[in-house]
Order: sequence, then structure tokens, then C-alpha cells
Amino acid sequence: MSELKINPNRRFLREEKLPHFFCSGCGCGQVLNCFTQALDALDMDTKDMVTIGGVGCTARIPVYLTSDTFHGVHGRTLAWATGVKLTKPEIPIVIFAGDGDLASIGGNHFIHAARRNLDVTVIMVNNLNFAMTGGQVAPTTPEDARTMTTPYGSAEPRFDVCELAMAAGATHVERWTTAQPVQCTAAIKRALQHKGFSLIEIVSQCPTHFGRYALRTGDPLKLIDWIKEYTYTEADEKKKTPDELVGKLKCAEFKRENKPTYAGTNNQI
Ligand SMILES: Cc1ncc(C[n+]2csc(CCOP(=O)(O)OP(=O)(O)O)c2C)c(N)n1
Repeated sequence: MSELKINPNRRFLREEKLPHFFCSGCGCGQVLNCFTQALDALDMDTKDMVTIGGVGCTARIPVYLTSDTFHGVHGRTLAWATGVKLTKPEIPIVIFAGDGDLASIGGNHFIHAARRNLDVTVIMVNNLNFAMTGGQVAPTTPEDARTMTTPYGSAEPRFDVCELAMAAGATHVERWTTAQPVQCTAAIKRALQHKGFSLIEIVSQCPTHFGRYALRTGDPLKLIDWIKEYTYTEADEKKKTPDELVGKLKCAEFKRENKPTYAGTNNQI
């Protein structure tokens, strides 16, 4: 019998916190996996970094990492990150935030941290709803989608969080999905190497809430198929008409540029 192989990247995990609390089929585990693969590829160690989560399913990801970890209040990750960065500018900081955490309650911290080009990596898991509290509508919920609080479909226009970040001044912005793990890992690697504000948005499945309310299915594979339809790449763009892309999210490396950072390693303040 072949020997059971244990993923060597488990060395980054806080074993005493396992088993994890994510629902079965949730994308947060995939994001955690991509993150540990990026660390391994760059020869970085969780022990040399600070990871921060606010509140929510996504915000639980840092709890499973053997870094110095801060798990606190919904929407305030960037306020803490600013404090840590001002005190210890040389330490890499990685934030795991839900779309609600970053774009709703934490929206103000988000735009100003991007404007200042705070030297942090923000990994936003966009599951298109407030998952931990039961599937309420979020600023990222697609128009017309049913959620727990919009049983007749959301009447609100949706935020494109990558556009928002770029308009505010973020210097590295990418969007991918859990259906593209290779691209997610590569994007996280670029973010960890970037000096300045990086936003990596990962569109992800929430079978328990978004799936149940919006798509009437809790099957993660059907959700991933739906995410593939809801998003498109530069290659898809060439094959489709503009009408076919209306309401969909583009996946790409949108922006990467060098600018002075706020209290980063090329400290400008
Ligand atoms: C200050 C504050 N407001 C509201 C809440 C309630 N709350 C906890 S988790 C959550 C939603 C989380 O959604 P999101 O940030 O998108 O993360 P997800 O669970 O979807 O990963 C809310 C509203 C809270 N814990 N603290």
C-alpha cells in the first residue's frame, strides 16, 4: 500500500485549531491552500508575518495559521494593520477579509488605506453575501440575486471592489476565482512580493447561504460552474460580445505599479 502523503504545507497550520469550522464545500479552505502554496514557493514563513482577520467566515482563515494573528472586530482589519505597520514597517501583513468586512462596514478604512498605499496584502474572499450571519445581501451581491434579506431579488447595484480599489489608489489589484487555483496562488505570490497596497479578490462559493438563496442549490460543484459563468477572463473577452459580458466580473491582473508606500519598507512618512 502506498504511504499516505501529508501536504508539507501543513507546517504553516496551527494544528491544535483543526478541524476547521468551514462548511463543507466552502471556498475558504481553497484560499488557505493557495496562500500556503504561495508561502512555500517564495520560501516565506508564517512565523515572520502578521495575519489579520475581522469577523466572518473568511476572517477565520488566519486562526489556522502559525503567524502572529489578530482576529477581532468586523471591518477594522486595516485600522489594526496601519497600527502594526507604523510600529514594525518591516513585517509583512496579510489580511483575510470577507466582501462585507472590506466593502461594507470596513469600506472607509479600505479606501483610505488604498489611497495611502499602505504596504499590506489584502485577500478578499468574495462569496457575494454576508455568510457568517446567515446570507444577507452585501455590496457585492449581484443585482436581482435572492438573499436572506432580499427574497424578491436585490434591487441595489453591485460594487466592483477591484475598480473601487484602483480608483482609491491601490497599487496592485487582481481578481480571480476559486475555479482558478493556479492563478490565485500566482496572484498571492505577486502580492506578497509587492511593496504597497495589494488587493487580491477571490470570487468564491458559499454553498450554505448564497447557493441556497440565490441559486437554490447547496452543491459546491454547481456553484463553481455558476462562478465560471459569472466571471470572464481576457481570453473569454475576445470571444464574446459586449452584451454577453454585461453584469459579469472580469478576472485579471488589473494593475501593478511602484509608488511610495505609507510606513512601508521604503518608508515615506
Ligand atoms: C461591528 C460588527 N458588526 C456586525 C457584526 C455581525 N457580523 C458578524 S460576521 C458578519 C458578516 C460577515 O460577512 P463577510 O464580512 O462578507 O464575511 P463572510 O462571513 O461572508 O466570509 C456580520 C455582519 C459584528 N460581528 N461586528
